[in-house]
Amino acid sequence: MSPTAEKTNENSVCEATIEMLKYSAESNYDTAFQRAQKVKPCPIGEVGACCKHCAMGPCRFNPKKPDEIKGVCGADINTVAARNFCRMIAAGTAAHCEHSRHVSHTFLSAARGDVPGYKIQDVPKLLKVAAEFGIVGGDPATYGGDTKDKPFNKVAEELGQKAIGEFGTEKGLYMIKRAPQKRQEIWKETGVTPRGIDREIVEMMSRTHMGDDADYKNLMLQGSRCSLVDGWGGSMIATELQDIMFGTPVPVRSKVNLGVLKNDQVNIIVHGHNPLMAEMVAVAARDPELVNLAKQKGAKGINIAGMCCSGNEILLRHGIPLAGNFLQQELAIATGAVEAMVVDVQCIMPALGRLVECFHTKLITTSPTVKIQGATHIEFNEHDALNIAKTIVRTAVENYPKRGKTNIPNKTTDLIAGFSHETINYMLGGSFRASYRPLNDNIINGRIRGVVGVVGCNNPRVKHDDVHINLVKELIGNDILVVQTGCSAIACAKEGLLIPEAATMAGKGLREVCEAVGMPPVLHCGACVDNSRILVACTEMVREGGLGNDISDLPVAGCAPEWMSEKAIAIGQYFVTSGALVVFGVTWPTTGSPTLTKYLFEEYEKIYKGKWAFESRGAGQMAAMIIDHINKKREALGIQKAQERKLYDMEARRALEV
Ligand code: NFS
Repeated sequence: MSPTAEKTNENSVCEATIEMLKYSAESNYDTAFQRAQKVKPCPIGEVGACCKHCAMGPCRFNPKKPDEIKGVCGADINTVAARNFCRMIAAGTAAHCEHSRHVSHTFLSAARGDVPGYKIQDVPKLLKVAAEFGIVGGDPATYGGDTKDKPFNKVAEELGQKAIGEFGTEKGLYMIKRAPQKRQEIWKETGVTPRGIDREIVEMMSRTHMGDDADYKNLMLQGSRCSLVDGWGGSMIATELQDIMFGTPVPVRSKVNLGVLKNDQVNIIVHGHNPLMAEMVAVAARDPELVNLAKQKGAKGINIAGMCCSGNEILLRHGIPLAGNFLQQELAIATGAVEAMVVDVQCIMPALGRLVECFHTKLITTSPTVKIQGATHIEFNEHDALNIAKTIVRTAVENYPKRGKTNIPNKTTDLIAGFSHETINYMLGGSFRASYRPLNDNIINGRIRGVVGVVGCNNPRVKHDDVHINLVKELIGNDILVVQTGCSAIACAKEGLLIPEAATMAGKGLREVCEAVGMPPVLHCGACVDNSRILVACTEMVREGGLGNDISDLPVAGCAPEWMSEKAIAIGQYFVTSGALVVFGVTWPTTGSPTLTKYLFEEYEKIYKGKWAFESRGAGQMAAMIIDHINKKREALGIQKAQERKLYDMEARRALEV
């Protein structure tokens, strides 16, 4: 049954989304919200109890009788659920690492001066990362290094080569050495220290083949090792090299929601994940010739807006406004005001190819690895990036006269983004004493009780944005500093939580800190690959001292309340393996095997001092679970003063609206 126009406000808490869902239902446009009503999740696949790895099956297990049934090969439910979970980790890791490989190759070409338009911008960061890769001397913990004999483009060239080497190596990853010493020892003892990026992903796929590894614990060991090449490998390399090429983010003000689309301008949405293309489209849109062409066609100018993580990337570095998060991609097209939606990789709904048939909008695919029926393909190539980006922008501009009726919701919210770990360091410590000391001190004195990363996707199986927003409100209300990435950050930005004024919603202690520093209580750190920034921030907190000697000692946690993608599972697994509590909402993909689930939710704590948890009842219960964990960590550190959890009902939340 598809939702009627009246029922759409049960699907989202975002007013622009509700308005567009009503409009789409009336106009008969198909969206993920409607398809989610029609296509119910398979109850066996949902819990990880279906094995389709060979042609003797697929073998389906009865989750109610997990011990009674075996697959044709004899695999039990624990093996099957672990294999399925591990393949999710492998796919998510592969997605981030392919992004990273692409960035690494472009970085090397930029260092050699082979890709006009891309260059080395952040030299201090280049030198710092190069020192960690053993290229220049100096203390990797401090900026600088000995570059007397090497011009910085030579340093960059060597760094590019070494970064590319991380994929094929079998000798271990440079960035792993960033982790706290104690954490590295735990990885060594458990045998999960990764050898190389490609190696771990390939081995994960190989071990989950029919007739290979059948021991769920042994499979999960490789699941952990594979996830580490995402967080401390591919994702971290992508973040660092992107920062060096495009600039390390600093706080920038911008706007979010579908109202950033302009009725009188050519609207181009960049959607996907890799900033290599999005950056160039943003540059091309400022080309005077193309701006003039837009005016000749009757538009006042060219308006670029971001969507999902490509949007986060160009928001952070250029303040380009965001049109919305994952579940708003179809709704943006349904406004009728988008001349082109330009996409690269990941989280792009194939449905867009059919939806654009109802509009003048051109869906433009740009990656040779992502083609969609119904799209126009303009292949992007870094060696001719600006010219291709100009072709893309020209295609959009020439499409403007074909625009028909538009319906842009008049909704935008202000936000501040750009909190790289360098910015957090600088912001809290000041320019002459940049350090994490003030953050640690505020955690120790209890003004800030802990730090929680609220990240991840939207999922139409739950009310859009609802859990993200209410969880974050409850956390900041209880003096917990929230750091965000991905679509979760966009959800909270739309709610007005990413501006300093949102400190009025924070508890007294956090509010004091935010007001003293002038920062929001919710910090937008970037795209999903930038979850690596959160790993670095946690490591810096450990290094600063006073909060134990490992990530697992810190009063921190991670959460993806509305997750849907395999990348989210990979991210969760590397945070757990790094010592954090990670809570997921919506659904949990191993419940078909109570044994494996118990292993991940309970026994993991003994192995990694971090664990998975699942809570689907809502933001209140999720917040309670996280606050309880933070209190326990504070107690173990001897810094806990008795403090009641402040409960936020709807009335209390309304009273706090900014
Ligand atoms: Ni992360 Fe970004 Fe959004 Fe989820 Fe998709 S855009 S990489 S996977 S849906 S947060």
